[in-house]
Amino acid sequence: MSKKAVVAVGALGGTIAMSAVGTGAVKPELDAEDLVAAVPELTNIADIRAHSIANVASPAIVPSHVLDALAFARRAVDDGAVGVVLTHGTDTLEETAYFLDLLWDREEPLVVTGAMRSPNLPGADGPANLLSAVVAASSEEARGLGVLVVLDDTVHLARLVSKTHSTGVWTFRSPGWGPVGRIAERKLRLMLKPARMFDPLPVPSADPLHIPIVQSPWADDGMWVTAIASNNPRALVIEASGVGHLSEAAADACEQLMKDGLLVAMVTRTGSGTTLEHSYGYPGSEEDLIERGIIPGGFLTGRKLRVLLHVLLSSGADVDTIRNTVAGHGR
Ligand code: DAS
Repeated sequence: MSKKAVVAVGALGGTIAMSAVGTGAVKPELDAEDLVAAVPELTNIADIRAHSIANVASPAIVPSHVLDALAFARRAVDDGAVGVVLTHGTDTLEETAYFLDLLWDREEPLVVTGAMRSPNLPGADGPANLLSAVVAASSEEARGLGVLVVLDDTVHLARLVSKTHSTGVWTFRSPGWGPVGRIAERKLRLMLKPARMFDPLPVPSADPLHIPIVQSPWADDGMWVTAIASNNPRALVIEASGVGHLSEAAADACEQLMKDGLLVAMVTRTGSGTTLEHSYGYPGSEEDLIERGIIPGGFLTGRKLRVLLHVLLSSGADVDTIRNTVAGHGR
């Protein structure tokens, strides 16, 4: 009898692990063993090693959970796993997956999955998502692609994926790009590969950093900029309109913050596409903002840029390194 490859499954919590208690509302209850036991077919794919890292909902996830997950995944690979699956709440799954993607230093696939419907609901998607994630994690073709997000039989790069709908099981999409593969008949059908991979960044400390994300509103008076400064942020991420535009009042207020030493970066608030650099030249345009010192995030979303700044700042990167790294990752 041929020995099956080992895939490690680390559970962090989320709807995939929730059960109804009291009123019928769900909360995290099931551990990694429970999740794996609910999908007997997994044993046809791989020899599964299940481990509970945490059991929390998305809003409770902090950097130490991500570093614990990284340590678990590295250990699993060192012990011979061909790939690793992490289960996670879907609400902040994209940030955790991207955080890990910035640090993952192995060829073995690291796949993050979750569920939109809890196990007690008809049509619960957790078991199918776990199965597909294990298929991807055990696939030779997924090696070297960094961190992948697999739900709804669809395979996304962690660096491109976003949760785009509050309830749909198809919520994970890569706006402006699309998925790189699909799972069908228990196989990974990989269609696309990233043109560029990045060197892993230094592992940061587990300390949380205060980095607000603010979306610039219509008729922006810029008052929020000064309000934010009073809480001593380590950096500020602005979701600016269009290709990176602010009102002149907001631009002036940001310039003052940068003179006071705050790092300010921006992305487009449209949800996909890139910031530009030299297309518009009025006060508050992307050219003006960059000239004043704001770092453009390119194709990164605000959530992704915040994670990248977190990793860079908490490992002590200087402003030039941050500017260059954001330029590379956002291009
Ligand atoms: N929205 C839930 C989920 O899909 C809750 C969470 O993210 O923890 O997992």
